[in-house]
Amino acid sequence: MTRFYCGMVGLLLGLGLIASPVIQAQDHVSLNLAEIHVKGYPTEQADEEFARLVGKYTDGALKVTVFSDGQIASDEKAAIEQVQSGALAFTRVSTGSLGPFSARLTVFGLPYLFDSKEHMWSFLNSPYGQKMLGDLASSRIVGLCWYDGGARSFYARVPLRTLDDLKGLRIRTQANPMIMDTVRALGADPVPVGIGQVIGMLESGAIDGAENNPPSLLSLQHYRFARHYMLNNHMRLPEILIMSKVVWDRLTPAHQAAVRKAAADSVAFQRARWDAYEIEALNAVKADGVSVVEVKDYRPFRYAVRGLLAEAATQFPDTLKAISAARNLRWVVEPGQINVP
Ligand code: BDP
Repeated sequence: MTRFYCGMVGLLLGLGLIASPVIQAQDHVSLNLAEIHVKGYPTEQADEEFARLVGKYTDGALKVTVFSDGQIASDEKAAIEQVQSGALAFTRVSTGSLGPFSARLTVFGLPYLFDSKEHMWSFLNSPYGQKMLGDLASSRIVGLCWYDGGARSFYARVPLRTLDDLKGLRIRTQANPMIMDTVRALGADPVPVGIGQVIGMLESGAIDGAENNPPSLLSLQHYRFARHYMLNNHMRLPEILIMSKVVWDRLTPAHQAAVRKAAADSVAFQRARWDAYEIEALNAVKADGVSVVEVKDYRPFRYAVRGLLAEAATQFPDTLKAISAARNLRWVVEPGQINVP
């Protein structure tokens, strides 16, 4: 009932029909979180941890329920739009899905932007990276925290061993101009469709392949039809937990702080689960007979995308400088504060 009420209020607010009633500290409110991954996937477990912490930090006043497996929206774009209107409180998505909502966030779709997991986290945890969580404000979205999305590589129905093998392949991508340019620069033909359609298109041969991290290759069942995985690690797309600004504005400052703290405190949990499952997933697809080729020399790949990086450096100079500066930094992050050693 409360959930229904909240959804209705969100909808009406989204339509600008009523003024915003503030949720009082003593109210009990149900808020939904949409996730495309199945129950038990590391990021879905982190959503659950976030939900648990919100309950704990608000003494049960805010109850977050996670709807996994695309139950609310099988497409991340649709979930994001519901967050914008206030019909949905939270969703966890890939930054790749946020291309149409923030130009600066498209930089994460650049190839070989980060040298390693450590480099990516040293940037995301830096003041610049934390500030980028606020990039969605003009789209009426509150960025709460970053999660790990690993490194993405190509997989296909046909053998993949070198850069040349990508030539002319129809590769599914997220609908994000930077990601499409990356795939094009690597020689393939990008086919932008929602994640829910990929399995059917792989099965029918409507696409030759896709690109993703080992956890998604396994969990989304793509490995059943794409039996060749080339670990060329072209992209590290962070994931992000976002909240509706419409719903946020209705919370008391104490509840807003509790939501932020719950998100920040769920990150270490997500990263630990992610690291373990990344290895497990790769071993599982290998054990199932998928051919996994590890690219040892990235130079041809980096060479192929050099123009794209040069162009981005003129388009987003400060962001690329900050990413480059994070290369050798080790940030020590405590909840609510960042210390530079
Ligand atoms: C997975 C992300 C998921 C994206 C998906 C995609 O976890 O959020 O929807 O990739 O490629 O790695 O669309």
